[in-house]
Amino acid sequence: GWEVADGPELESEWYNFDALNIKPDHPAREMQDTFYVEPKNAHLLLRTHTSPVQMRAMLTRELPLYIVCPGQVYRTDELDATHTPVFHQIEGLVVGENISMANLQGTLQLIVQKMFGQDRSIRLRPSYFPFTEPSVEVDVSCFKCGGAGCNVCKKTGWIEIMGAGMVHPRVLEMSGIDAEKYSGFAFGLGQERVAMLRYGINDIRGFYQGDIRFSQQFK
Ligand code: 2NM
Repeated sequence: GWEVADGPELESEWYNFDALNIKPDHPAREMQDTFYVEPKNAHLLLRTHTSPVQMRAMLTRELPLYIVCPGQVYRTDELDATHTPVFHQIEGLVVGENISMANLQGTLQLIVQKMFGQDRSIRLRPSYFPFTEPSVEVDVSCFKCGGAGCNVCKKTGWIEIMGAGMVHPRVLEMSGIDAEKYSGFAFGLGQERVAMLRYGINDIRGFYQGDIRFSQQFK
């Protein structure tokens, strides 16, 4: 019952930051972190995450909402083995009546099993995002050692793969949804990061260099 939603990569500052409860002084908004597009007074930028797509969906679609938003995003990161200024996310969003943290946990468990195998389990750790409350980091039990501890999981048995949480009531209200009646959960992951973990790729630049041998090794 999930739908795929997409939206513009050239986005307004309001959808990318304000509507998501990211305050004017938040460091992610700085020129050093975000590509702004001139003229300055147009308040346009290259989206730094796919969350503005979800904001647009909350503003325009009927509830209940079950969507995933895959897409390209932009940050002014220096190129290295794990960072590129252009990369991809997938975010998910559910909004409806009686949507709980238990629904989030069950959904995450299923996603992780589909991505990393039936035997995988998840662990949620408390975290912080401006757009969710409570917020969590999601770990998957190590697919190499099964949790015993190895080089992939740095001897912890767990690998961090995504962030998630219950949509902040302020974010619901800003999209015109009654936060007394409705609740929701959201999650987000980096596509390259997950692919790198799953296939043992050690340099993100391989995705963008266009060497056909990079793709052919997965035939
Ligand atoms: C994440 C982690 C936690 C998220 C929240 C929303 C929205 F629009 F509903 F508020 N979209 N995505 C979200 C929440 C994304 O990525 C690490």
